[in-house]
Amino acid sequence: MAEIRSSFLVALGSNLQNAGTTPLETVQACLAEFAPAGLQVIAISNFYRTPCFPAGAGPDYVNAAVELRASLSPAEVLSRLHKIEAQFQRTRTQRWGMRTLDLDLLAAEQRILPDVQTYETWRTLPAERQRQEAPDQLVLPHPRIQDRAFVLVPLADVARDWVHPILNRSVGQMLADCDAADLAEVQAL
Ligand code: PH2
Ligand code: MG
Ligand code: MG
Repeated sequence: MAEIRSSFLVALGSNLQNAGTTPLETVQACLAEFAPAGLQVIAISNFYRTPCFPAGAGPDYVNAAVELRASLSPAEVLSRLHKIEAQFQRTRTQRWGMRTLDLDLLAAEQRILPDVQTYETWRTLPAERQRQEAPDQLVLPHPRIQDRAFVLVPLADVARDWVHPILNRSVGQMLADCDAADLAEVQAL
């Protein structure tokens, strides 16, 4: 069945310096791969340098966010994002098996997947378990959007008025609730 054309919000991240390709160049280059994958880019945020979370776990990230439109299911969009990630991992980091590009599907309009109860289980997962456990199915909205300045700051550039369907807070409101010290560490490039 054909999907209705809808809007998708995606977070972009890279923290690997490799073979002359900087994280900023990787994030910029990946933008050219969306349209060939059938994902129309509607808006691109600024690019930001952000300290790695958890602190000390690796080099700084470059983070950004985009709004996409596509006549695809969320699962199909995720699968296409994974293919773009693989293109960049294969060409730039095969030697070390490291991740150069992370594309996280944050939201598909107001959809809640797979269901409210599962979403809430992941949103309220205790911090120590978040380090060890990841859902094996697509959970939307992304359970950590509201917690992370490195997601909310770029997201506000492209979707300040998107309203979280469970928290009933806009991106702008979630940003205002963010820890000031975390926000101060997100630096526009
Ligand atoms: N992504 C992670 C882990 N930590 N830290 C920052 N600053 N930015 C990220 O995008 C990020 C992170 C896993 O996806
Ligand atoms: Mg991520
Ligand atoms: Mg990811």
